[in-house]
Amino acid sequence: MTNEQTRQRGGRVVGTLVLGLVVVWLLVWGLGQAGASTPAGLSRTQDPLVMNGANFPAFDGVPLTELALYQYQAGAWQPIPFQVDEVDSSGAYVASEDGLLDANDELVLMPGDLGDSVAVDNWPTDAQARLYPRYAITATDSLQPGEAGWVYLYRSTTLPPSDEAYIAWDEAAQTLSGISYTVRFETEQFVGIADLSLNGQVVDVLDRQKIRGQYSILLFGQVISTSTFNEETVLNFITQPLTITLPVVGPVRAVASDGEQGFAFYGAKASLGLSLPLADVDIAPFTVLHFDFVQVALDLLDPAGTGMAPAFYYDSNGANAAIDGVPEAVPASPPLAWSQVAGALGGWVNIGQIGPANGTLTNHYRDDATPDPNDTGDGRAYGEAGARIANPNGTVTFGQVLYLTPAGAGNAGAQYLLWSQNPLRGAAALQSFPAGNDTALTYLPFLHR
Ligand SMILES: [Ca+2]
Ligand SMILES: [Ca+2]
Ligand SMILES: [Ca+2]
Ligand SMILES: [Ca+2]
Repeated sequence: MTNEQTRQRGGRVVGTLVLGLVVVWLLVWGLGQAGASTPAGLSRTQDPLVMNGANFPAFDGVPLTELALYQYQAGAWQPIPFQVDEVDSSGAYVASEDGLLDANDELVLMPGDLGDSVAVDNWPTDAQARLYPRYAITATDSLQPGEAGWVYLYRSTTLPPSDEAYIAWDEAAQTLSGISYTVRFETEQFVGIADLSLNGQVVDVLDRQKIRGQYSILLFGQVISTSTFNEETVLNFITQPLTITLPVVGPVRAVASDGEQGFAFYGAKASLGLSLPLADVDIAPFTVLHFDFVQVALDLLDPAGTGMAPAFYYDSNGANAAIDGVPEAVPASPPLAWSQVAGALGGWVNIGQIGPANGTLTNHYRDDATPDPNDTGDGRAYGEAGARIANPNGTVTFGQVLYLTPAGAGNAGAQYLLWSQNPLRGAAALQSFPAGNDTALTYLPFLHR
């Protein structure tokens, strides 16, 4: 094999791996703002309540199309947005398993849709629902012990569903939207996130997602070539289409997982689990490709131009930096528990756990408006923040939670970290409509002619 062939083969390996890396980093940025209504029972609104089918044994084997989720508030029953995502025996989310509720399928709802607790004889005037038991679901937050909210899971094909949705995915435009956000993924010029707007604003606050990397090819242990790549040049090595597909998109979340790796997007939160093979690769006899470093970051547009000013970068190492293009020192270590961008239009908190696979993990931060002809995008860095792994050799693992934040959130990463570590809890109680206590029973047969 010639040196040129070796370089090309190395490039293809890098292209494939980087595409995997980027898809994950960009997918996790598919964020939405909370679309839930005013919280009825829990003050925390960005985290979903997720419960397994095992919580609802009386509905085991019931067609998912017969499940209805309602809340009671201000003296009336209302349908709320929810979804049941089917999980197969390997733990993967599947677009369609058997269409029936089983133990590992997942019921998902948002706490902003919780309502009041009702008496056991207070049911919707729906004859079919009253034929079956219902589950009273009590949602609680261990961080706010005094709070609780309720929803009720019914079996009925005649209870109308909610037509609200907190997530929308336009695959043709590669755009994910919530009630008040839009994120667009690039498919032509580079790999990654192109645009992000926040909280109902139209303006794009993001320059782009940036990738930097370097790899070397070693023959008999000696470096024979070293190459760099970024989110543009890596396209030379990628033959697959860049178009993203999201297999499961419901009104509450978009989700995918093969049981070990995956992501979930909610109205104002996204979570991610991923492993990426960045071990040295044998690409020819006695010839090894080694990653010197890989770095992924998000670079803002000038906050003074987008309306994000005043904008600040905070992190768990105590950084408190104005994102204004004037450089400041931000510690590259220890690795962060969280980082935050907070601006006049809103921002986000990034909670990451990265296993660098024998490499060295450091934090990347750059804020410098001086034009750099070697940079991509607008050639300047505004609050460019991310992570860098030097000399990985093994399977790099990424665990990440992202929360979109409202304008004026302040330095709030510690609170979001607590939320990410303490999911909402749900308890289900089986209830039946009291026999002989329902005038509806007398006309029930007529409804079923
Ligand atoms: Ca199922
Ligand atoms: Ca942009
Ligand atoms: Ca600055
Ligand atoms: Ca830039």
